[in-house]
Amino acid sequence: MIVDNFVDYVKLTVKSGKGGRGSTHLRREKYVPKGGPDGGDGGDGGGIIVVGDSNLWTLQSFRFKKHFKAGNGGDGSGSKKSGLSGKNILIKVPLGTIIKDSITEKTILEINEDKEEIVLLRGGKGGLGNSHFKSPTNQTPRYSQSGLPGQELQITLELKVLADVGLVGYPNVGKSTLLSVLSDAKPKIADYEFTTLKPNLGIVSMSDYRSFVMADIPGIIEGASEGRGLGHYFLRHIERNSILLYIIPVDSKNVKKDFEVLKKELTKYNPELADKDFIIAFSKSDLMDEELLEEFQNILKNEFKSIPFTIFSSVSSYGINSLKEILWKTLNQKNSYEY
Ligand SMILES: Nc1nc2c(ncn2[C@@H]2O[C@H](COP(=O)(O)OP(=O)(O)OP(=O)(O)O)[C@@H](O)[C@H]2O)c(=O)[nH]1
Ligand SMILES: [Mg+2]
Repeated sequence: MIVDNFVDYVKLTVKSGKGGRGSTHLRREKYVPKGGPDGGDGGDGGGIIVVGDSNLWTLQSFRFKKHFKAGNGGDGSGSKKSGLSGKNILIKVPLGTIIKDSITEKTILEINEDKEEIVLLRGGKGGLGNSHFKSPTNQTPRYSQSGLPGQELQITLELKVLADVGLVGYPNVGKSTLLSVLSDAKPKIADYEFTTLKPNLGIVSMSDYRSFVMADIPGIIEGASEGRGLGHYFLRHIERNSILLYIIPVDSKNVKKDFEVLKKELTKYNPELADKDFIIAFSKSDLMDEELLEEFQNILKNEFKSIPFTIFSSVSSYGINSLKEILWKTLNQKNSYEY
């Protein structure tokens, strides 16, 4: 499956319905001379409810629809008849959506489960009809409450990509190329930095119906956690990936330093990122001949003693299958810890 036009950020205006007015009504029937008050209550306004939907992968549905308004409550009427409740509005969002108040930028809620429902705004309460206000001193009250107003809120929806494997690396190291080779996704690939401006998701299919989701994000550079480059904005996309795949090209001047800088940026952004299981994959192995590659491997064995690494080329396909198998194994080891 390909997730095109990845929309990960959208601003909406939501408004709950106002409560219906309570009725001021006096009972009038043929043989009942002093019927008394029988005004019914106003109905409650409709609320705005957010629902998790595991079939959604993006916030695309909000591209053209940005205003949501729930129904108003109906007014009460005679014979103690209550007004109808206003219609609730259900806003369906993909799992991993965070909703913030656009003005204060505070997080209001987060949806992570399928069918999870959270009330974002309650509708205004309906007003009480005059039948509630009858007292020994006032048998025919001629007042009732008006309904309470609905509330309006400007919200920002943010989607964190929920992928199994998150690609982490400097710009131009071949992250998007790898995703295009492993999945049906068609991310933009070019020989310059920051080709990728938005995250791409792809499903990596393996034999025996095995599959996992991989996320390609814009390149990370030193200082990303402080806002340099694009990394800062996108680091949040890998916060929830189960494992990380660091990509370092074989022609890097200093593989150890590259790895340490990447790891440092992630840790500074969110220390939990550094605790995730990870693998280092050295890309573009086709740039080296066999002899050089062997030498390089020996250096790596020294430099990354206890760290799992592998070498691959998206161009020659060298190491691609074993990379998939290693990722699969690491993902499943991880799951067996959790469950
Ligand atoms: N020789 C060789 N070149 C590769 C390989 N994989 C990618 N490239 C080239 O490296 C350049 C960058 O590739 P991308 O996949 O766009 O790199 P990226 O890491 O996604 O870059 P950003 O999106 O800018 O972070 C392109 O010119 C690719 O053709 C490979 O396995 N071997
Ligand atoms: Mg890219």
